[in-house]
Amino acid sequence: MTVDYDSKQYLESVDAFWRATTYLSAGAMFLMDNPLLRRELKASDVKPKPIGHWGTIAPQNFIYAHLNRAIKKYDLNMFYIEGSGHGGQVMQYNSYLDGSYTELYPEFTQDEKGMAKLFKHFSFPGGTASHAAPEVPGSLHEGGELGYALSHGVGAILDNPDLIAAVEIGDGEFETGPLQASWFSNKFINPITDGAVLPILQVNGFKISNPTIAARMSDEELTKYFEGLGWKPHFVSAYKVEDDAFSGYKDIMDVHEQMAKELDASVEEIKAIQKNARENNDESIPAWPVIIVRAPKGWSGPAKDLDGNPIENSFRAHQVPLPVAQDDMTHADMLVDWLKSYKPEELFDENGAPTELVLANATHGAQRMALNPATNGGADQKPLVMPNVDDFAIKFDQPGTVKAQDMLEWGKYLSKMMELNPNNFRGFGPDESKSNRLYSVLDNQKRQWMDTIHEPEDEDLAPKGRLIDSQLSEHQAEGWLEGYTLTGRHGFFATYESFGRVVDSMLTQHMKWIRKAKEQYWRKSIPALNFVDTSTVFQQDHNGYTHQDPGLLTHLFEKERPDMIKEYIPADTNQLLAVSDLAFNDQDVINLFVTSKHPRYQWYSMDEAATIAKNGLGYIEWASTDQGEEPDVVMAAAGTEPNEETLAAIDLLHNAFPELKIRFINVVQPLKLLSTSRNAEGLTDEEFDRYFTADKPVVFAWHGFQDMLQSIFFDRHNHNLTVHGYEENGDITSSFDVRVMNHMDRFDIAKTAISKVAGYEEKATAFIQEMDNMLAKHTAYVHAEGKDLPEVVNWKWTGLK
Ligand SMILES: Cc1ncc(C[n+]2csc(CCOP(=O)(O)OP(=O)(O)O)c2C)c(N)n1
Repeated sequence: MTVDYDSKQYLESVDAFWRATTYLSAGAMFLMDNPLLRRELKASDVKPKPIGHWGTIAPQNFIYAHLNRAIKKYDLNMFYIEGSGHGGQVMQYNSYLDGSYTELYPEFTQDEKGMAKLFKHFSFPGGTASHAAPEVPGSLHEGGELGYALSHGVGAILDNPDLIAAVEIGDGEFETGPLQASWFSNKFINPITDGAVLPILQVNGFKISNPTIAARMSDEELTKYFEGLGWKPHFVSAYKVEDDAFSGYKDIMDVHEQMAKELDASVEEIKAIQKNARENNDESIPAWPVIIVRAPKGWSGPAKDLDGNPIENSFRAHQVPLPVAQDDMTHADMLVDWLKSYKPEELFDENGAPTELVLANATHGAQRMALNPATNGGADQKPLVMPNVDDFAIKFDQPGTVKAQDMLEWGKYLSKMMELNPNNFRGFGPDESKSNRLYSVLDNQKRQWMDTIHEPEDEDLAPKGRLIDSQLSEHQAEGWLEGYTLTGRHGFFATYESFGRVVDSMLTQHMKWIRKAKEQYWRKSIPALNFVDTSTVFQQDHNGYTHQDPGLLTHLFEKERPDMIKEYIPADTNQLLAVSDLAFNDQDVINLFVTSKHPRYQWYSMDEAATIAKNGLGYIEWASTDQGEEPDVVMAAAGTEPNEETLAAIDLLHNAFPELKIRFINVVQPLKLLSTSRNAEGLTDEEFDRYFTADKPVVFAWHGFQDMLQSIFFDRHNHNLTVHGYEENGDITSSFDVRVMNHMDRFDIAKTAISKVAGYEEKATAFIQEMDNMLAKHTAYVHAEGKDLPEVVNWKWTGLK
């Protein structure tokens, strides 16, 4: 039977669907029993502490109900992103109505009993979240931290040409920096090879306690705004305006009609854009549609509070709009009147199941947004085809005889990765890929950029490409990568180390997502999120102090979740390749790589690097003099410059004190140093003591802030630790001078080491003086000459006697 989706009769079922989800959404905030109010409401039916958000609900349910209609009418492959994810009821109860919630959670049956359980479960201790959390079918965006709904949507549709992400954006979220930045997504979506996003701006007028800026802009202003950004706006409004003034709300059926019309037009525009682009190979930037829905915050809810202040169409509707709770039933009649206004008797049958009228607008099978495979690890998730790292290894006879730039070499490996995985691997960055030396990624292809290209002023841009780095927004690039991996594909984000901090809370949120998603039996794993910090703290040629911050290491370490957070600090190219080989096909983790881009000596053979990478650390025989014996001092290093400085310090110590028993430990995965009680894959006390001893001095040259290592050593036997790390000192100066400013240089490290060894208190006096002299000489020289001392620049590892 053909359905006339444009008929008044069909729109009545859209309206019923909207009323049903809104009834459930409102009821679930307050009730834990008697969900259909089929008997008198008692205090025991009401939750002790009603929790949740109301203001966003009805406008979002309205949008969702209309998306269902469009999916059915046009047979769309569409999913939903709740930018205002705090309205978690929206996705929960839309999926309950279309049956998908019950399929995944069979105890929540589509009857009165199941509904009572569903209500109690919402925002209740031991129950489910109030947000569009991982336990919510169809969600890939929690929406707790506002700002990157659209970036997530765009990441999801890249390389998914048939997929449409319908992205609801609150008018509060619309004001955030990341969301504003994400409108530029249209400059990067290729209509031939990528899918489409349909942003739906929900202008309900208010945030938590303020009006929104968009709501005070006229349609004309918003039209100019969106047209200026290259989008085509479509307006829908629930407000009646007479003589330029608000004069109440339109008849709801008129609003449905308008929404259906504008949504149809938007879908048809998307289809026409894609058809034209695909048939005519037209890669110009189209004007993608955006829908602006003006409907009041708290729409269809309580109109006024007990003092007569407006709730509907006011900020007061943001959370729970009525003062009703188990121990406060005075105004329970207001709740009952409100819920009954949705006419639940038309929406649910005598058993409590949705009626035919409602179900007429439900989507079925794979068309249900809640079960769209894109939102659950992707329709076709494949592991990466990995390049052979040996093909990219740096070869040398002796450690420290060859120099290479780790990021530059890594670019060759990534280029191969892109060749081997042409449709499911992408790189992202904020305008830094070239600065970060990933030149080789661009040898075989370009950076995806849909706008005009002016060569020779521009370089390496084209409408198709595996790298997208041409927008200077960390939020946008990180959000795209998250959307890409959440939908089952792979990639990396490479950024200056200090500005990785710009999006550190996004990493926190992503980790929370992974954690909760892993608890859902039905959720598939998602590919690792690879976050690359380069242009690091110990060399800032052109910028200086503002560009120095290794704190992301600590930020992620503090989570104490080494099952989901992996930190890799390779010392050279072969170690970078080795950790990539380990990390890139990992799942349900965030991999943080901290890596150098400057020419540096190469130390570890590919075999050695692979073993150290896997174990997380290694005893380096060729740089140790304690073979078979107890060391006098343990020298440890994590990171490129710490390795170089420690090896130079060992060289100084060995020349001055050939009898000194030095042990050198190289650490690549610092979180492996955690005890087994903190990291199941960490070191036992016995293993830890085997590397670091129980009491010998440990001098640790460390890429980050000291407190992280101190915390790692806290529950070990050996507290005889001195960390030489970053001390928040920096400047525009030489790389070695930055190390000196932070006491992470060879002279300071050697000084500490010898002064900690028992029996050298007096013997070391001359050596310590010599180190101090070298430090003074360095400072005078670098300030006079603008370059480092020849004995530093020309230092070479010549091996130990
Ligand atoms: C980055 C961020 N800042 C602040 C908040 C706190 N917050 C939660 S909801 C909200 C207002 C949101 O308004 P809007 O986006 O219009 O959502 P809606 O009106 O649909 O609820 C704020 C400020 C947040 N969740 N995330």
